[in-house]
Amino acid sequence: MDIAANKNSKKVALLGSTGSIGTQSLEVCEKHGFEITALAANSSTELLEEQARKFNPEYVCIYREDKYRELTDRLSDTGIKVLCGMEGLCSIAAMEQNDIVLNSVVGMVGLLPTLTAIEAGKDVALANKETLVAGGELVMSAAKEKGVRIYPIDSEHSAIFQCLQGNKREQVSRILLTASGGPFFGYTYDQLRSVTKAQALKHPNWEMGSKITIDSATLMNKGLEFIEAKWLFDLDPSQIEIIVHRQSVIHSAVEYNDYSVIAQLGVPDMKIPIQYALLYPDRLECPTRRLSLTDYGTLTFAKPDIETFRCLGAAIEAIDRGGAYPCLVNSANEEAVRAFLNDEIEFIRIGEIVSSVLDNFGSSEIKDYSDVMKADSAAREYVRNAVSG
Ligand code: MN3
Repeated sequence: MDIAANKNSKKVALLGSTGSIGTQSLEVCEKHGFEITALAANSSTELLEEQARKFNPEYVCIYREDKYRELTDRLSDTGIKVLCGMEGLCSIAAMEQNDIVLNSVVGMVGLLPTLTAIEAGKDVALANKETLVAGGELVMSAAKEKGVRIYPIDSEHSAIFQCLQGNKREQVSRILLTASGGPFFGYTYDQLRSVTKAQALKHPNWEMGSKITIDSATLMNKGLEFIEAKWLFDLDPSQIEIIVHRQSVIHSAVEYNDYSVIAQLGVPDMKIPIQYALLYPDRLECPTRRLSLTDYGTLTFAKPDIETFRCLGAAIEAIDRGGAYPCLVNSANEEAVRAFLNDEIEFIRIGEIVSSVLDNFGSSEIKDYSDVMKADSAAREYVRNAVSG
């Protein structure tokens, strides 16, 4: 380990350690000699055990309580303490010894641990989208009050964050949020009808978990990122333009008042934004490849088709309306994607269901966490009825 890496060493609690972001985060932590205070996973006991033996955290947590016994048995010869459930996630998020909490949990489950980390005054490296989509106002105001920094891990938000460095925030005119367009770019609404699960699970540029891969195919992912960008960077929705950029080389850009546009580029590898969030503001060698622009030759740009990809239109409409709408469309989407992955509905139904939420729910406010939970369960119940009905 070199001296520069040591200087940057941080104590990291990693929530969602067995997922795609989690395993890549561990690679980055290993490269830079970071200490892991705790690891948490949903249900993958075998990989969690392997990670625990390698990184030797003080705590591990398994979210699924029915897996607690198995994990305890697996780690019985170590001194590692085993926790479970939401309570376990939250106690890990709040631990005194953490310098930073990296939250890469999938889904709404991620919101409360983020709020708990902020409450405990811990900086958060955020990969969990639902945290800001469902609880944007709560999370950002709590972070401000506690003086906690939120470092985005998503490649687009990391790009925007990087493009903001050294410039005046109040002189930003717009954000250009790039989108790969997913596997069904250019499809008509009719063509989307015959899309299969296998096709939807195959993303052209990024290796990701199944939930986010489906979200990328419906473009809901970009809708969620649009909402996150609004909260992270304190923007009006009218200041965010989505641009389909098939090669995923430009990860997003910021336009300033003088119409200079500053972009961040790199190979499509999450380890770059993960490392920037953990090492900020330092830039050390990353375990990835160098970008060779001449290998690409051409970079292309197009407008997104929000009529065909209804989820995207619904997410933008939801944040325009505000209140509980972003939370409602997000939870509806989670439930619809689950139904799609369970072969209960066709791909095209995801967009129909998510956009129908806007017509079937009145406006309501989000004042605290319980309001988020209420909207969440209402939206899920709505989708379950739509799926079975
Ligand atoms: Mn992204």
